[in-house]
Amino acid sequence: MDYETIAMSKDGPVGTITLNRPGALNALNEQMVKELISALDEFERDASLRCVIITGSERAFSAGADIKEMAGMTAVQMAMTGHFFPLWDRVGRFPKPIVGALSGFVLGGGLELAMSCDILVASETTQLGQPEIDIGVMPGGGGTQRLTRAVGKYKAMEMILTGKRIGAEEAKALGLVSRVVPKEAYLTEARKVASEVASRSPVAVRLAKMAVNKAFEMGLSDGIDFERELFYLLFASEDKSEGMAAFMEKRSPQFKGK
Ligand code: DAK
Repeated sequence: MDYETIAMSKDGPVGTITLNRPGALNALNEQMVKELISALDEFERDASLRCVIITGSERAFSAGADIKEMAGMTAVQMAMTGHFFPLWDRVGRFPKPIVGALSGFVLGGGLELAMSCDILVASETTQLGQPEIDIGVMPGGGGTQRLTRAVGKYKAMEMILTGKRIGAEEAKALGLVSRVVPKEAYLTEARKVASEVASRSPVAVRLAKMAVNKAFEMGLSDGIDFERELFYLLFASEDKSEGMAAFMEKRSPQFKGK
């Protein structure tokens, strides 16, 4: 499919979606959201694809939802605008792992999109924030919940109530990004991490991602029970036999996702 607001590429088992509205700092408008969901659908159907990278430009991952598009909307129009709601769910529940490659502005809905990814690699120039309060609203794409779970109540309150941005190193110290690298290296680093994940058993990766995400939804003992069931399930996979045989034969495993 031809896209206008995003670009899609594939390198072996790793697919990349690049947000591409440079004139609007990759603000998420209706077309971009629809194209992003459609690109994810394509990547989900592609059995040879094992890991996805979502990135933007060096200046901006995304400056959030398109304010110019939202400005004239009434409450009812906003509530009835179907395109926004599925996005974060689609990204958050995407079965294959998603690496967010962040640089520059990661704001509002852009940070909410990033927080729906699984591993976040950030350039040292990254600035993250929920500035919705500055335009008289509040986060609406999961920010109050996901940011609070990521950084705790007090930092989340400070960020959400003042709209102030934090830098990459502070985000890393808070556990809001996985790693920080020089700005020349963020995309290479994201590709490296994605390739590492893609070389592991796709079955184990998928179930491990499900189990980690359940930690946000379940209490500890239910979560541990859930983990244990998935763990037993992996003993029925060919990848488990291959992984353990390869270890004992001192060779690299060839995982098939079976
Ligand atoms: N929307 C539309 N255009 C944007 C934009 C945005 N969010 N951010 C930047 N732009 C545009 C600017 O208007 C400008 O366009 P021109 O005027 O040149 O045509 C161009 O990008 C470059 O921006 P600046 O000239 O402002 O560049 P600076 O370097 O001076 O400043 C900035 C960069 C990122 C600090 C600044 O642009 C800024 O503050 N942007 C707004 C950031 C923001 O407030 N983001 C939160 C938006 S609200 C929902 C779920 C979630 C949401 C909504 C609904 N539902 C489930 C229904 C999410 C809401 C949000 O994200």
